Amino acid sequence: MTENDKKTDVTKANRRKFLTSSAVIGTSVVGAIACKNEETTAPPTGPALPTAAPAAHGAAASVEPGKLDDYYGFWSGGQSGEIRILGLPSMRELKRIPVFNRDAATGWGATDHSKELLGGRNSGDTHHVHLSYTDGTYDGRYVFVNDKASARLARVDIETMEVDAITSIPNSQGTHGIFPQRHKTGLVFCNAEFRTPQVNDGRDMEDPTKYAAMHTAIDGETMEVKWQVMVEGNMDLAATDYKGLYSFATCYNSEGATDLEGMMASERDHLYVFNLAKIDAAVKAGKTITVGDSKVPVVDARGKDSEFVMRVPIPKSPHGVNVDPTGRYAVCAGKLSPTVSVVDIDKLADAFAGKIKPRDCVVAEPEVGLGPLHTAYDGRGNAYTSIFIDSVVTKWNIAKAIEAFKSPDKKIDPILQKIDVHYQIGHINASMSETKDADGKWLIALCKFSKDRFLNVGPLHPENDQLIDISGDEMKLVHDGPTFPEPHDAVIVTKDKIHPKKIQPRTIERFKLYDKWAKEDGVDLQKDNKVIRNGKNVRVYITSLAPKFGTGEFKVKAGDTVQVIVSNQDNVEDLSHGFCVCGHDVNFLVNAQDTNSMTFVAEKPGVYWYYCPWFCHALHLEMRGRMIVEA
Ligand code: RUQ
Ligand code: CUA
Repeated sequence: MTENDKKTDVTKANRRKFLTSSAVIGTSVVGAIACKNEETTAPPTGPALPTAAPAAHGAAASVEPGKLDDYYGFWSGGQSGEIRILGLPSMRELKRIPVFNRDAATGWGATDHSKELLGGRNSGDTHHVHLSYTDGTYDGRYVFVNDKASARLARVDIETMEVDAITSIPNSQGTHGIFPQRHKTGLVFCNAEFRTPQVNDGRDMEDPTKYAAMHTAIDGETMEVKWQVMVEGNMDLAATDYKGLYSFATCYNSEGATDLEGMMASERDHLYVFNLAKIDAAVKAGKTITVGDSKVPVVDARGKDSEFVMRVPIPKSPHGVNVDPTGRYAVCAGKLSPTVSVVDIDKLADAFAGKIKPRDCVVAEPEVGLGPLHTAYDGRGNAYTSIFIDSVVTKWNIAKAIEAFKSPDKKIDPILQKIDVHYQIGHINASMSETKDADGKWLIALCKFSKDRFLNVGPLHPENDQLIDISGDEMKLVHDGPTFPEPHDAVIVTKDKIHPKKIQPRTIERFKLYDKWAKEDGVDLQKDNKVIRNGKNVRVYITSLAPKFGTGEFKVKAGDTVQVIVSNQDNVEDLSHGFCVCGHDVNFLVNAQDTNSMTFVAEKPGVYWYYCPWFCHALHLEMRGRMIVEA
């Protein structure tokens, strides 16, 4: 061993110690090695490294090679338009699910099926991912995600981890906060952040007082838009209670302004509370209007509080609204006020009935720091609020905050701890925090800036998703996770809730397409390799079985529109093939037992090799054939 090798070895050993739990360090052998290494390694020169503490509850943030994580993390991908799946606590990225984006690896956005779902768009902006619920906890069926850019809601089927539906939301721009009902897979609520003329066809453009925004309910089972409620203000984040009585939307622009100064003018904006039973009754009774070309029933609830909508005053330009795991409190983060406002959901009925004022539903308003945005929970009565301007997470106790609000003279301090995060945190979430099963193990801080935390990679830096251990009395930062821009939000789900299939089920909706074509052409998808011509449209059916395609060549004519339909006969876990045609922008994935297809024009005569782009076999490179385009 050279001196250098030894150094690397020692560093490695130290790193291990650094990442291993105190419980393991405590055992004699590892402990001895660690101690020895401590003596022989000189501390690094330069600025002191930020240290990460081992987890207090004895489960380390590192997961050994070959070991599985305890949690699935579902991350939105922001302007990348995708969803990402991470394992926690390791923070290993396991998968990316293309949603609103064009993804070259899988062909998403270019395959026939995905193109149809996306309706010709190639981009989107995913902010909020939430899973479907039953009885207040995740039921392992669907993931929902918004597209802020084009007002859409997409659904991912957890069995296949593939988008199975996309719904366009009428009369909406900037669809931002979304939240599903929690008592069952019922409605998913979607907030329009941007007020627009209703109808937006050229009328009322210069008169923003006429602009309005829609709170939209989409059926989580059918993905149909059920109804909309039109309000005068904008709507930012969304939440639901646990009983199916209410949905919520924060409003930061009650002023109805179109510029920054105007939007910040009022000291208080509000939380919209939507009374679902009343809205449902109005829709059933036909006491609705329609707006523009849309047939969706709209309840017009602009202006004043009514049986449909109530406005709970909240200081100042509130952003996040998060309901605690008991279902009792909705916590609204002030953003431009250093406070969070705790709304007692049990009081809302009295406020709707006019027995108390809407503001009387606020039962606590602790000062948590400058720029509070979102709140997560540990299931032990504590809340964790992300504080953007201060770059901290503030841990506070809900009961103490209520006590302090009730009896200001007692000088009760509900703030338990603040921890620095790096830097400018946006969303925050904790393991199972958005369910009644919040388990108080891990907290994730989605920091918008990483600054000096990682190697310089040019003008665009990664973001920094930091993992914080909240299992003990004190929060401890245990991991820095660089992410490609720009995840907004994440939910952390225990692994026993998520059961994807390992082989493609051929019964899902998408297969109706392929079965229809196959029937028309008298083809058995899983057996036949056939070219079916219909004028200038040619369908090419191809099978794949490692390491061969079912056919080594097919012929078409220059100018033909070619649809290649590939069915993978392999029935082995993870034995994916793909289909790529040189020079034609055709490249897509076909998983084990899957079928997938893409359509293109074969413009020029010549020989074009097609090949399998997924490394599937020792003879993967030989897995290819010729498309012969005749003049
Ligand atoms: S937002 S940083 Cu799009 Cu969820 Cu709060
Ligand atoms: Cu099939 Cu590579």
